[in-house]
Amino acid sequence: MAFIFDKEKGIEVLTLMIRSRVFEQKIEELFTLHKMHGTTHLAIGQEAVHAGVALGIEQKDWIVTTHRCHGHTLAKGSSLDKMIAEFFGDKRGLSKGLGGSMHLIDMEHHNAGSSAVVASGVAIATGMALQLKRMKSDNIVVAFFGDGASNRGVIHEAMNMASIWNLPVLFLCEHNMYGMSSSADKMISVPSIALRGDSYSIKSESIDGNDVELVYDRVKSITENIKKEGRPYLLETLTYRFSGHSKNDKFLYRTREEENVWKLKDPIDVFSDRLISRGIISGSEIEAIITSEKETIEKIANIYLNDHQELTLEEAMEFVYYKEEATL
Ligand SMILES: Cc1ncc(C[n+]2csc(CCOP(=O)(O)OP(=O)(O)O)c2C)c(N)n1
Repeated sequence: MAFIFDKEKGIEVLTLMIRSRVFEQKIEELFTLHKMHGTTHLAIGQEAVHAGVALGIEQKDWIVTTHRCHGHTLAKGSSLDKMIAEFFGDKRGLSKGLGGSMHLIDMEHHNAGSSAVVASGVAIATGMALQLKRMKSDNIVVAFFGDGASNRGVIHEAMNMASIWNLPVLFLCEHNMYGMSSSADKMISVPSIALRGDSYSIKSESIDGNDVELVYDRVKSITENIKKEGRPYLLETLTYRFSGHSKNDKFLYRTREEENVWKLKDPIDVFSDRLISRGIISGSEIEAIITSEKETIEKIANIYLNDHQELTLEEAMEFVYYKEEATL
C-alpha cells in the first residue's frame, strides 16, 4: 500500500479508530450492566470504513447512516459528549435523548441521521442528492447500507433514479458478511454487491474495507469524480462485524475459526503495525492513546450516570413537532 497519510494524519486517523473502538466497548459494558436501555448495534471491526469515508469526503458533504451508526457519527465529527448523553436518554444528547443508539442526527456536522428501518436511509440520501443538484451545490451525499440491506427493493429503485437523474450520491455498502444471523454468501445472488451497479449503469468497485488508507484514498478520488461528472457511484467495502448483531447475540451462526481469520485483519491492528513499521509511532505510544481515550470516555459516561436530565413531556412534544424546516 502506498504511503497515503503523513505522520500527523496517520496518528489522527489511528486515534479516531481507537476512540471509536473503546467508545463502543464502553457502550457494550453499560448496556450489559443495564445502565443504558433499549438495544444497540456495535460496529467493532468496521472502524476503517468509518474513518476512511469521513476523511475522504469534505466536511460539507453529507452522510446518511444506518442502525449501526456510532462509528459514522463519531468519524463525521459529532461530540462524544452529546453521543453518550443521547445513549443515556439525556436531553443534552444529539437527538435530545429521544432517539437513543440507533437514531443519531447531527445536521451541524452534515449527518442527516439514521433510522432503524433497514435501507430507508438510502432513499433519503438519494432525495437529498436530488435537492443538492437542484441547489447547484457541489456537495455529495454518502448513503451507507449493509449487505443485508442491499437486497431491499428501495435500494434498487434509488440506484435507478440516481442513475437516470445523474445524482451526486455515493452508495456505500458496508459489507460486514452478515445481516443479523444470515451469512451474506447464502443471501446474495451475485458474487460481489459491486456488480449490482452494472444493472443501473453505475460505476462500481469492491475494496478491502479494513484498510483505512485504501478506503480514504478511493473515497477521496471517487468523491472528486462524482463532483466532476455528476454521476452516482457504488463502492462496496469488505469488512467484518466482530460484535454481535445487537446486544445478547450468542454467535451461534458462525465459527470461532472464521472469527480468528478476520481477527488477523483487525483494521486497528493492521494500521497500527503499518505506522510502527514506518517509524511513525511506537507500540507504547499506541498504548498511551488507548489509555487516554478510555479515560476520556469513562469521565464523560460518569457525568451522565450521575446527573440524568430528561426532556419534559411539553419539551419533547415541541421537539417532535419541530416547526422550522431543516435546510441542507
Ligand atoms: C425494513 C426492515 N426489515 C428488517 C429489519 C430487522 N433488521 C434489523 S438489522 C437487520 C439486518 C441488516 O443487515 P445489514 O444491512 O447487513 O446491516 P448490518 O446489521 O450488518 O450492519 C434486519 C433484518 C428492520 N430493522 N427493518
